[in-house]
Amino acid sequence: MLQTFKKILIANRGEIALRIIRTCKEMGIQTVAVYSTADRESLHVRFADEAVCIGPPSSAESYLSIPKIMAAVEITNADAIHPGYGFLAENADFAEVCAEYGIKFIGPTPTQIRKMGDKITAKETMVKAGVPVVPGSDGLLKDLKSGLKIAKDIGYPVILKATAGGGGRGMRIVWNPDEFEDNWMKARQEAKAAFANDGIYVEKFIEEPRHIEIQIAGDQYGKVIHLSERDCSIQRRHQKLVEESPSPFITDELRAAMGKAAIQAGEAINYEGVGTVEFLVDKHREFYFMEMNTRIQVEHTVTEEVIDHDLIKEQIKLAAGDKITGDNYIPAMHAIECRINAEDPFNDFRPSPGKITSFHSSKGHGVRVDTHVYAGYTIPPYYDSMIAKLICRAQTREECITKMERALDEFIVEGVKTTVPFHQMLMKNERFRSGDFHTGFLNEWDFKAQKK
Ligand code: MV4
Repeated sequence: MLQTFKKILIANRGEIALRIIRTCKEMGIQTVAVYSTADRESLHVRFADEAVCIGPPSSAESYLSIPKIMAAVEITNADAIHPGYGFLAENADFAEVCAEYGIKFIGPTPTQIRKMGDKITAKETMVKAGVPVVPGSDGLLKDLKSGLKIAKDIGYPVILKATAGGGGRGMRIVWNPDEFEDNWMKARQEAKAAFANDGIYVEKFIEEPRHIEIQIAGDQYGKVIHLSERDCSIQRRHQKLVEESPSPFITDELRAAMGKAAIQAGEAINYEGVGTVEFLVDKHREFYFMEMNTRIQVEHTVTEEVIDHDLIKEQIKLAAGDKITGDNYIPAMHAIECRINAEDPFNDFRPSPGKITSFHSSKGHGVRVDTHVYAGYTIPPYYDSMIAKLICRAQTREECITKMERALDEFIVEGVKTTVPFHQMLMKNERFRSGDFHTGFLNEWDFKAQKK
């Protein structure tokens, strides 16, 4: 039997902290929760074997503080850290500090994180690995003149991106040459202010793309497999709201081609652990590497449901040196996830923190709810507003949507506003039901007009 870890410290909060604790329990691994003073009443604190308060509510002084987390590791004698998603999950310096202290960071190496964190380095690495990328500049733009020349050669519209950006931050679309200079200056200023790095590159702007990502897993001996795709095109201002697998847009042929490209991407950096390769897919089903996430993601649950494997368990086993013996995984079922956020969908998705006075989560066959909240819990205003993930699984997409409608109808949260009504309308929307949507869909659809 593989020797795993004795005690894992979870450097996170909310549903993902609880999600990791559950798997550790099943694996016989002790758990340490860390928490800010705003999270004293959180379930991750209650369900962990030990809990250490690491500071005040501000993330910078708690969940993002490397010294505080390393102090908690030291006093509890944990031998590994699971970073979850967000916070320190893609912080190469943190992974490096863990290595210096002899603590296993459950995730890729600092080098692997850095190679994907800088977007132009990532793109260059992908070109060398034979992964399709969006046509654009070879590396950073040197000056205005060469930028204009490249934009003219690839054809407008083009998009300017910050090499230190990602997840939609630091991008500007340019529709014609007259707008290029102004956008270039602004992109540089913004990137300098946001990331202390004003490196900009240019790409052809792909119109109405779908966001389809491939889950991969790599072991420490160079083997990389893919676990099929998730369609994450239903998003608003770069915040995903619904994810599903399989993608309604994909064909077996396209899955094979994208899966192969994602494996090539992982192999190119000797990727270890679970990760996600994001692609833009245009209306002709041409796909292009966008970025790689070197962490477990919120929507990993959708993949878990369709391939019937615990990805956190796989992640821990890979970190402990387990070998991958199986082959790629192809979905056997359909799964959809709706993110239930404490936000008012009728008021620009404004956060709605506060006390949950009544809470009933959906249940029944094929329904999964991952959440850290309960009746009487107060949602603090300091962190992200996701309070639950509602995941449904069925044999077909149609049955899955029907099940989701039923599950949404019995999801009751009182005391705060939630995204449940938004999801109820989406499940009835003809374009969603037919699978005819892309990343711009929520901008085009006036869902508020549907409100009774
Ligand atoms: C693009 C693009 C169109 N063309 N790149 C947004 C997130 C970041 N990872 C890159 N993004 C985009 N890059 C080119 N060349 C359109 C987007 C984009 C997008 C991508 C995925 C999901 C939602 C999106 C919403 C707006 C823009």
